[in-house]
Amino acid sequence: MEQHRSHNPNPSHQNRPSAYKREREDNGRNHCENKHSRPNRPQNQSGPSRGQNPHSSLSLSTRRELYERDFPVYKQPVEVGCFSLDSERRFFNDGRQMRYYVEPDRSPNFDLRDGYKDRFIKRDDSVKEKLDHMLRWILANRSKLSARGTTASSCDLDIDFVTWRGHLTKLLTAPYETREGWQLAVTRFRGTLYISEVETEAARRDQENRTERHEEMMYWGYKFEQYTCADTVHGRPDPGGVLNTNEAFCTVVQTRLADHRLLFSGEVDCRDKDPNAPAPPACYIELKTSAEICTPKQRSNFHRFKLLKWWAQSFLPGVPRVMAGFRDEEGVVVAVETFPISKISHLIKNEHNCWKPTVCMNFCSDFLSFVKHIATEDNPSVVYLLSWEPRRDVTFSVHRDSPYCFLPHWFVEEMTSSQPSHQS
Ligand code: 0WD
Ligand code: CA
Repeated sequence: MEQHRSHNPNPSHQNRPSAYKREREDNGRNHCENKHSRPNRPQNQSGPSRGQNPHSSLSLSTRRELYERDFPVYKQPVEVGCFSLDSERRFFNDGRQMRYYVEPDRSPNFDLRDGYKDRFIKRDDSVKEKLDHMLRWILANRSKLSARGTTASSCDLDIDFVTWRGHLTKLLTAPYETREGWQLAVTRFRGTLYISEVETEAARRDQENRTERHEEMMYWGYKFEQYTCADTVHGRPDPGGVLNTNEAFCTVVQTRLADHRLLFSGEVDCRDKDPNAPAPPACYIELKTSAEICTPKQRSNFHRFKLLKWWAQSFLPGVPRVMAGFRDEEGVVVAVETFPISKISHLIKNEHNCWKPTVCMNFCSDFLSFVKHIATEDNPSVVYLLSWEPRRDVTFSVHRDSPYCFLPHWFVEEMTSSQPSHQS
């Protein structure tokens, strides 16, 4: 997939504006705990500040102008494994939950409200799983990841960052996000940086105050999957069955963004059932529902906001297409349309002042550099909490043995006590 390769003739690290502002660290080793770096610094301020906290001057801007440079290197993502979560949310180190896409009619009239009241088992989203499923996958597949041969590595897994794809999507879209902030907890452990989201207060409130209509609309996306996916390669969709959102199939991909080696996992809706389809992730299909587009204003909003999220989410793991079901106000799918990810940036070209893929990727790359720079202590019980609100800079605080700790003991112990089988 050509779009994943950088065609930048100049190394992206040269001549770039310094998006993060590092000032003098006279007491560089003294990580003050729970001291927040100061938000809202004027963008053009420079030179050392006189704050008490040596890190009080460290922050990262999300301003778009700072990231409008050449597209960074983004290596074609390679699937290194997959896992499944069953109807009771149990982990399996295999693809048993994979589903197969079945092309609907052009105007399918799927009723997305069907089954909401009587055939819906909803995952308990008060259970915060953090990175646990990915960590289980890592333990089961450690020999695939560990530093090859005898070359000494400061990093056991040969990977700089482990996270969910969804967390990276939030980073890619941050320069354009005006509504929702985020908090990401980061822990450095055996040379690898683990990134796990922390629910913000605002997100928790929004979740508690969801209307019944909103709750039901969240079901519509899953229902569309049930109308278009079969459990077996020659099977048919079963829209009369029970819909259980505990079930998931996740791909695990490895790639590199600039000089950051990434391992992340993302939930995949289904694959092309053609036996001649390309290997994963190129055979995967992302399913989406969206309100039907009736006016130029709606079309413009769709391009500016929705296509940004769709592009970012699928570009990251190398999923080449999104199949969209456009639904009316009553939740009936009136049209379906395929959006090849490689064509999305052309589709939006006519929008004035629209989002740019290069800004998304450069911000993400600089964010990861920022994290490498600040999260220096290799310790599973230390969390660097990076916080961001729209129109602010990214700031951070440091927490030791706190409720933010997210690497479970079973992971830390297994990684510390044993070596992967192929190593001596
Ligand atoms: O517990 C948590 N805080 C999280 C758990 C946060 C983020 C992810 N997860 C886990 C779950 O195990 C889930 O199976 O990640 C998986 C999905 O991760 P992802 O692919 O990195 O997430 P994202 O790209 O945001 O979402 C992909 C799909 C969504 O599809 P749409 O088309 O709506 O974008 O995963 C589903 C949803 O169907 N999804 C989730 N499923 C379970 N738990 C979650 C979630 N928190 N968020 C999205
Ligand atoms: Ca989806």
